[in-house]
Amino acid sequence: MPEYQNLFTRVQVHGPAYAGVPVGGAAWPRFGKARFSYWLGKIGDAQVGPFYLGWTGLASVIAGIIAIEIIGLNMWASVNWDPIEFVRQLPWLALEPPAPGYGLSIPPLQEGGWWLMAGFFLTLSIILWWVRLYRRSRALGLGTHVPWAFASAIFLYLVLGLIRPVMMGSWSEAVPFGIFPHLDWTAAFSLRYGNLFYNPFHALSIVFLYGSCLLFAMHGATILAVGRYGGDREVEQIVDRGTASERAALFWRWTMGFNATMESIHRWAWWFAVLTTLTGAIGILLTGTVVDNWYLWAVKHGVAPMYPTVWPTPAVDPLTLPGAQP
Ligand code: 07D
Ligand code: 07D
Repeated sequence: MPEYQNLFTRVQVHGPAYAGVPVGGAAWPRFGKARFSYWLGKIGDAQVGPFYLGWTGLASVIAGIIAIEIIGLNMWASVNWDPIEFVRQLPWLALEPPAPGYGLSIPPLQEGGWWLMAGFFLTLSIILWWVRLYRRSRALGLGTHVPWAFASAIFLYLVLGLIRPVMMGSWSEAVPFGIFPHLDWTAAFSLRYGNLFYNPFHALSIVFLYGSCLLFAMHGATILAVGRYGGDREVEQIVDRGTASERAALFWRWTMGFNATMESIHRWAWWFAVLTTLTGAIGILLTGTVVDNWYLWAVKHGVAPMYPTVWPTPAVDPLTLPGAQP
């Protein structure tokens, strides 16, 4: 008999389409006829729809389209409206923030004004989407864990593009729109502030990012491994003895002496994910505002060694020279 392995095998069982529990107080009806997709059923629930958009959803989508439109048209203009070049060079095209000379003022459209406007609409769109998540959670009688986790990511986004630039007194500190340009910004940011690896909050953020991957792998693998005992259908599993859940717990207690519970594993996952962007945001917030050079900061606190004096006249840190602009 072949071994039952459910890494790729997906059993698709479905009843008639289900519109979901009735919800009072919704401004709009759910729209779209529920249908079934075999291919979506391969990765999730085969039922698609009905949808609920509502005012905040609609406003968010409109603001998002305006932002993408501004970014896309500026990028297209930058290749003289040539459609072929637009597609060919897309990953390298950018909509850059204003130059440092403009500080926090509103620059002409061609010199960063479009960037400011796109940022405004993107932020509006993201915040409206957050409100939608919050209100839909409440309408369904759920906790608000999903919107608060999203809020942590939004906090990092706001620190990168709004809060830190305002604290530094210049829009030029913010991230440009563009696929490779935003990577160039990331690399330049690290170099400008003396190597982000020495920023302990960047390190913490990496701990939680890698930790999230590890936890996700452990949890995903564990549940798939007990799928043959119905572990993915949790209800009675949690309280009964000899079940998939108990075997899953025993596996970890045997292999590492400790096991998470069906509840706690999801708290681990939530906190690791949320802390990735939260500690990251703190790290970015401190950079340039409190700490100007993370390498020198690490030397000062005995974390990194001084560069050894290998030449008769050691290289001078330009920042220590008279007239240096930190
Ligand atoms: C898989 C969920 C789906 C989401 C996707 C992203 C857009 C942008 C816009 C062309 C995991 C959709 C992308 C709507 C299109 C235009 C103008 C989420 C999944 C598929 N980054 N980043 C990417 C953003 C920052 C960094 C990819 C956004 C910081 C590095 C994508 C933001 C820094 C690398 C992208 C943001 C940074 C990337 C894939 C906002 C430090 C990569 C993202 C709003 C944190 C990777 C070419 C992904 C890559 C990559 C989007 C911010 C660093 C384009 C929207 C400023 C080092 N980033 N990023 O799968 O391949 O996320 O880049 O803050 O190596 Mg980035
Ligand atoms: C960006 C949150 C905002 C996103 C939102 C989503 C849409 C799209 C689309 C519907 C990602 C909005 C979505 C608009 C809708 C659709 C389809 C989350 C975001 C709201 N680093 N680094 C991190 C590593 C180096 C640098 C974090 C590793 C170098 C900078 C992470 C390495 C230099 C920043 C991390 C490494 C450098 C970071 C990001 C290794 C470059 C940040 C966490 C092994 C040369 C960011 C404190 C995250 C941060 C950040 C990992 C190296 C620069 C843990 C593993 C030394 C400037 N780095 N990094 O979740 O928080 O981002 O730093 O070398 O700003 Mg780093």
